[in-house]
Amino acid sequence: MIWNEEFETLPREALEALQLKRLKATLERVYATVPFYKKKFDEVGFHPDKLKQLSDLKYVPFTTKQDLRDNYPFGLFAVPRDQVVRVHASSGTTGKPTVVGYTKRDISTWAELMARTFTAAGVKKGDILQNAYGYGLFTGGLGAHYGAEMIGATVIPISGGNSKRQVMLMKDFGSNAISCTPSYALNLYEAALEEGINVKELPLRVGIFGAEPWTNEMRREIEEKWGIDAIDIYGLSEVIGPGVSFECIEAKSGLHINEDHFLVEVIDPDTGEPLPYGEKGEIVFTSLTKEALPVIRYRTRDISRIIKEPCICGRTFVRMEKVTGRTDDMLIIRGVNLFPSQIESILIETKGVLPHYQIIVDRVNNLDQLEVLVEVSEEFFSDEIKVLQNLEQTIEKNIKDLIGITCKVRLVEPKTIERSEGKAKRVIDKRKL
Ligand code: DLL
Repeated sequence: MIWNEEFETLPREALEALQLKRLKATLERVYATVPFYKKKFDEVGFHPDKLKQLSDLKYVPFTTKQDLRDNYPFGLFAVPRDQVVRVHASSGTTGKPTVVGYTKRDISTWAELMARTFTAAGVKKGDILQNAYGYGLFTGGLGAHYGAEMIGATVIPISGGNSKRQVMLMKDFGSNAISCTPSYALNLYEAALEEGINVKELPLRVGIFGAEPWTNEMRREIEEKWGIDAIDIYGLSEVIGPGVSFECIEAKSGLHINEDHFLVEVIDPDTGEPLPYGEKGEIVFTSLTKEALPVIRYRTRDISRIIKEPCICGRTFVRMEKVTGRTDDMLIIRGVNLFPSQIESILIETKGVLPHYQIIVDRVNNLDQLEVLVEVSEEFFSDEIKVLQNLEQTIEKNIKDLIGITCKVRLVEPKTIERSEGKAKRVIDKRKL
């Protein structure tokens, strides 16, 4: 199902013409209203008049999270403050959060984009959506909320946390869709088991999961455990929140980018040079319709690839491959590059362990040490030491063979790794502490 046939299936030529028109208008507006952008453009001698085709965007400087921090809190807003009807913020690991703002029109655009997202996941009027993304400064809760209301679903604004109550209400209300982070979906599954609920008997049909990286192996695990379809959705606060791109339930293969609102580029993260579609690199977005906080060539640090082959669902928007790593998530262990998702894939394929893990990096005597903590399943846990040691060694060997890194695997008791209500913390890098 498609929410907005007209735009979501626009022929490429018309779509690109619309993008060019909107891009020009956006560049003109930020140049005229945001001193930060005027200064940046002037510094490289770029004027919005120079933009003749979409590819001319490469002459425009990038924007980074640091730029938002430097202009904290409202310095990059392109409208007078009294037109901003909402702010959200993403908490950084250090210091001040990144603040983003929305006009009334931005809020309704966002709702439309989330209506497209839910519709693509098969959610429709009359469905009961348990919205377990966090409400508050995080964009997940309210972002999903407005979109689901727009399509006429019955929204349960439960937010994240309080898992036992959450599964009780899920059963009592008969929720048939849930939105939350994939790690929280696993957390809720455990809560349901503890409450003696047979999840396969629930009417739950589909999960709309995002806000953190998760592998296809993790998707299968969630789908099997819950007996549902698990759909990936992607977004980031600076660009709008959730609603930047979404999977369709027909293909579950790549996330359609709402290209009538966001222009996507892929760049080499080291040189900043644009890469052709199909190559893996850092994803960069330019907003085309946002009023309060337009972003120009915003560097996401997320790594992906653009798939331009048509999709079976009929949408003409290009897709981005599932994001399984960020440039700043990449660990360099004794010179070898490692993404936590690579470890996740191996763990989930291993019988006897649960999909709850943590990666601990340390430096001992100037040498990087990698330790992987993973929970062992109840059946294995009661087994003899030898069996557990073998399991540890098997995982160590698989990591060595597939990634080329020697590490220590430590099996821990079920439920000892901290559970998240939102984004899971997978890596503890003690080298940076
Ligand atoms: O996480 C927005 C969101 C809410 C997306 C709910 C989807 C669902 P931020 O808190 O600003 O915004 O974090 C954005 O999270 O740059 C990615 O690194 C990561 N991320 C978001 N969605 C996905 C996903 C929200 N589906 C950052 N897969 C992004 C992988 C994701 N990473």
